[in-house]
Amino acid sequence: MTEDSDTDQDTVPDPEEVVQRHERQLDAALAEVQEPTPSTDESLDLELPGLELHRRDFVKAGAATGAMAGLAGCSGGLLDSGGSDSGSNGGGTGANTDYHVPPGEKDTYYGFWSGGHSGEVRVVGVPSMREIRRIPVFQKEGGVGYGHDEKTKQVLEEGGDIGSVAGYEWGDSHHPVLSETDGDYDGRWLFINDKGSGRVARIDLKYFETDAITDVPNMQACHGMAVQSPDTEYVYGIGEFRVPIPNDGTDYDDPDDYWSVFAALDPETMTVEWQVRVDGNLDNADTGKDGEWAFATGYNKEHAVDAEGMTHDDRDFMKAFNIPAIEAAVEAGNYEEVNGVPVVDGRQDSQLNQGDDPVVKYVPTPKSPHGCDVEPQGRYVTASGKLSPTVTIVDIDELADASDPAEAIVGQPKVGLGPLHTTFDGRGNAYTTLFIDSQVAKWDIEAAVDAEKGSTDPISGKIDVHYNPGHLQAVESETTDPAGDWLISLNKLSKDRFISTGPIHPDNDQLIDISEDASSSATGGMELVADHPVHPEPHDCVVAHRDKINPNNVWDRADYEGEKPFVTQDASGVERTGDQSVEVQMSSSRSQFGLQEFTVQEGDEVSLTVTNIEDVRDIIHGLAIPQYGINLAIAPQDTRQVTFEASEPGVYWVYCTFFCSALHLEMRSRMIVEPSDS
Ligand code: RUQ
Ligand code: CUA
Repeated sequence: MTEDSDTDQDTVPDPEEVVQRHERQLDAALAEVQEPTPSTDESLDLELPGLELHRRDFVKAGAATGAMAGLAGCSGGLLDSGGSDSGSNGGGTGANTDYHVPPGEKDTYYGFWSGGHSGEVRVVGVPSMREIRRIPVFQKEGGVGYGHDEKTKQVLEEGGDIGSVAGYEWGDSHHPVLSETDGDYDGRWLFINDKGSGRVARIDLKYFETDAITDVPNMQACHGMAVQSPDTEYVYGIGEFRVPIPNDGTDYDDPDDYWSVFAALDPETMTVEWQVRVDGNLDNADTGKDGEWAFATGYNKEHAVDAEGMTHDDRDFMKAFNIPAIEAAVEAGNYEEVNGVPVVDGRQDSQLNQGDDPVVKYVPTPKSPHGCDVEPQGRYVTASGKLSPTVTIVDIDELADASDPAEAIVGQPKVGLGPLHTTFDGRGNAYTTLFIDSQVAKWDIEAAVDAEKGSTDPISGKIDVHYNPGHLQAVESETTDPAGDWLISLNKLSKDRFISTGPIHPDNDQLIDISEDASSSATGGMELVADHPVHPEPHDCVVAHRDKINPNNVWDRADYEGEKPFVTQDASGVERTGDQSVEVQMSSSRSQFGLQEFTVQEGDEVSLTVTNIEDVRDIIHGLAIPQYGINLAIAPQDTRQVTFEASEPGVYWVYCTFFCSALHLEMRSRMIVEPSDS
């Protein structure tokens, strides 16, 4: 709340008057907006039946967003387009308090948030929105020792560095997707992309730990992510940036010949099974519910290398990947093997696209569509307009039969400015984020199919969000049977919503109650209930009922039997295995390591194995030898290993990093590195 706040609870101003004042301020702000030069205007027009939108509108709308945002700080709930019956809920103080999870009680849902360029995944309880854990994926992390022990180091290393000059040290995770069985989340895995490279990672939900990363060849940025419904037959990594193949500096300046590929990985082995090369690039993706189709939006059908060129034409495409046809092409050897991967040619003029059963169908959409979302019944796939104020609805069965894919476009509601992503409540409603309008629009899917293209009639309500939403996600939206009670709007800017922490502001994730449909209200029943600041930069989330996620509370030794020992207190000891190598094995438990001290020789390669012999949940031990860069986290019944060279003689205190007991500070061991000449 800014200082000149007029939303003091005791002196609620006359809403009419405030709205009028804002409109005057908004007009003043818009009066200063520069018109773009007319020469570029024409090519950027969108020609859609029933609607026209010019670049100028976006400039205006952008200014409006800024102006509105600036004003919102002193208006509180008044910009909330009637968010709640109580009149003012802008501060997240609406009538709905069901989101409050009292101390000692648990959330209904597990939310998995991507962490953007923090390269992690976050586990958030819904509806409390409490951040419960962070799972590092693409970068080392000290808190849970990720990338510090041999096993997780190997995960990061095997993640490779195709095309990396420096070796990847971070990632940019955007789209978390849960594995499915029978069209429902099965709690087995979570997959996540790295837009910072062509990597795809898998998190094992038995332990909430990243257990595999694959660096996908022929891809520089993996943006979209999807699993094939209904049974996770494939994990798809969707290539955004177009690059020359081979990317070795020869032939670098023929962008028409740059590559963008759609990659299918086996979820068990995480190996790339095949790729499809397409025209234009790819963006976001989703799949049909019957295992036959995958879809990806894309922009830059122009094959340009600058923004002006990428947004030149009025049309782009959503690509529909015909999975059985692609598999048949691979089976028949109709592919080129490139960097060890079968690549099927899915470009428009490919031989494989000429017959009755093309591998890729190109569905024309207004330019630069962004979000790609299949509704729960699996009947329609939507492409959210981004640069068009519409969402394009494609009938999947009709698409399968149509010789002209454009015929399968069965609806195109006009939802508002800057539609980015769409999610579903399972009651026939869709919700689309409007980046430029800073709103979420709720609309009726069947009504949109029945209505004229460009109609606003299917819109059942809009709610203001703060500000500039990217993704949104309704709980269980990707399943065939969403629960439909909560929606999260992941807003890129928080501006004035929180106390300032300097020039880098958090994003703002807002929780919206969508359990009621209320056609009489301006929001269609949506009610904003809470704001949550988040560290940069979650893009997306996926939310599953807690009954579907069942992690272990302690390790099951059988899961690493044969790979690593289980070291008991009695088995703790030091064994010389060569002139310059020793193995140190020890247990850990409250409040001691299995060895009070151990001695190695200068220059030894030390293999250290530590087991946490506790079988009580929540008792974790750490083992740190900071001077040697060692930092292990060992959960109950787990064993972790690390190897290092004892290069400098001296006494080094080995200490426990997790506050495990009253004698935690005393939980130490003494490592003595004897000089080699003694
Ligand atoms: S994208 S904000 Cu990386 Cu999911 Cu649309
Ligand atoms: Cu073990 Cu602290």
